[in-house]
Formats: sequence, C-alpha cells, structure tokens
Amino acid sequence: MARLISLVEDESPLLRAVMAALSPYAGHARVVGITGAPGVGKSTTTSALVAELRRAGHRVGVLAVDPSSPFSGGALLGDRIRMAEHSLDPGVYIRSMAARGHLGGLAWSTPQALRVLDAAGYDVILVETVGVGQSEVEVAALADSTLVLLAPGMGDGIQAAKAGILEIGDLYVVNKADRDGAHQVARELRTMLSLAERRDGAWSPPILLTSADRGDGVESVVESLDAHHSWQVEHGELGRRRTRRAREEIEAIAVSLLRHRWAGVGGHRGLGELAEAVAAGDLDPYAAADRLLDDPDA
Ligand SMILES: Nc1nc2c(ncn2[C@@H]2O[C@H](COP(=O)(O)OP(=O)(O)O)[C@@H](O)[C@H]2O)c(=O)[nH]1
Ligand SMILES: [Mg+2]
Repeated sequence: MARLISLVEDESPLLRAVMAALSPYAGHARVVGITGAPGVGKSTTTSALVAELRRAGHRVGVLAVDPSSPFSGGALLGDRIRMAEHSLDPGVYIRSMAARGHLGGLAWSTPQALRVLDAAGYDVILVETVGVGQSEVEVAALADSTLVLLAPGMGDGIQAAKAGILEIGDLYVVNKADRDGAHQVARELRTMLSLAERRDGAWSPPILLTSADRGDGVESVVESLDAHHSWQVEHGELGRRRTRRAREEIEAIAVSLLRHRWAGVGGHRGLGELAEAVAAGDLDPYAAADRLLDDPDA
C-alpha cells in the first residue's frame, strides 16, 4: 500500500493499470474529511477517532494530506507522534501524502490514494488536511462527511468565515473544551451558521465540543458522523457526493493528461516561427495558439 500511494505521489504512469485493477474492489469506504486551522487539534482528534472507530469494529485508514510538503515536515512529524499509539494495530493504516504543487494536484491525487485504502478494505478513511487554504478546504469537501474543527483562543471565527469553511462543514467540533472560551466559540459559530442560507430539508450541521487529548466527547462525534451517513443514504446525498468526487477526479486526470501531452509544446518546431510572428506584430497570440493546437505535431 505504501508503494501504491508513492506511485500516486510520483504521478507514475503505472497508475493507469493500478487504478484499473483496484476499481472493482473500491467504493465501500466511508470517507471523513477533517479540516481546521493548524493547532486546533486535528491530529489529536483523528487519533481519538481512530480509537473510537476501532472499538466499533471498523478498519480505519488515515490519510494526512499535505499540500505544501516542503514547508511543513514539522507538522507531519508531530502528527506521527500523535498517531503512534495506533502504529502496531493491523486494523489501522496511517499514511501522510505530499501532493505536488501542480494545478489540481490534490483533486487528482487524493481520490486515487483513497481508492488504494478503500480497495485494501479500510471501511472508514479519515482525511486530515494540513492548513485551511482553499485547496485544503476543497480536499475536505471531497469527503462523504466533512468535519470542521475549531478551538478557542485562535481567532477562529474570522478564519472560518475567510476560508469558506462555514459552507462545507457537515459537523462542527469545537475542540479544547477544557479551555476558556470554547462555549463562546460554539455560540459564535451557531450564530454564523444560523445566518447561512440552507436549502429546505438540508442537513443541519451539529456543533459538538470535545477535549480530544482526553478523548472527551469523541464518542458523540462518531455518533454524529454515523447519523450524517444514515441521513445521506436516506436522501440520496451520498451517491451525489461520490459522483461529484469522481467528476472532479476525472477532470483532474484529463487536465493532467493534456498537460503531459503538451509538455513537449515548448519544443514544438512551429512555435519558434509563431513566436517571431507574434513578437513582430504580424500575428496575434490567440491566432498563434490556435495554429499550435490545430497542428500539435508540426
Ligand atoms: N488543552 C487541549 N489541548 C489539546 C487538545 N487537543 C489537542 N491539543 C493540543 O493542541 C496541540 C495541537 O494539536 P494537533 O492535533 O497537532 O493539531 P493540528 O495541527 O490541528 O493537527 C497539541 O499540543 C495537542 O496536544 C484538547 O482537547 N485540549
Ligand atoms: Mg496535524
């Protein structure tokens, strides 16, 4: 599995065969995305959720997605320490994955890594994203259920609104409930969520409090995730989300294939001539691009 996920990280040409072989075995796992600002307790919560889900008999996969890998080795190291209690449990698989900086990298790589874990029989997969940039929010939103984590004393209210996480949460967890201000964060969040527009009959996201480092409240988080899952199955929402995830994956693969096909465009023989014509003002750049695309092998 580690090797297969490395193939995803490396964008290996072997993936085509790997995904074809794995697809018949995938499609069973429940995917839970976990997002929130650095330091709110995502890894601690993930680890506590793993323990709780194991007690409920699940095989659990954890995928820590790091979109900015060169800069956050420290964060992942810390995560490894927090997950260490599960490292000897064969029913748990934990992997961090770096995504290359290229366009659509996360939309491209996350579903493929999920497919590896899914096909291997991990029936619940937790995806922890590092940071709350737009791409991390998008990755979390690729999940069946998205858990947004906040904590007191971090100016989260403003951060939450900024990163658009008020739109994506299926479940909000205010962690570090042992600290002052947790109830205040929950209150502010409740107000903000009540102002957000929701369709009639839409899922109404619960707000829970936890102290993840002691495991307090984590059982309720699992119960809420189960409730959301049942609701999605009942309302056909699970199928819709998975179709959306597949759609983004297909698009990302198609774009990546196009990019590869055109990687040699810089060496295109006609490009030099077209460039001279554009520079001299004899041809406009759109017309030049059209010519390049019309005759890619010239
Ligand atoms: N007081 C308190 N500290 C916590 C709690 N959960 C996590 N922490 C601490 O918060 C820090 C960041 O946790 P971590 O899980 O690495 O956050 P992440 O960056 O979101 O993954 C660590 O020092 C944790 O021990 C909690 O419930 N209460
Ligand atoms: Mg972490």
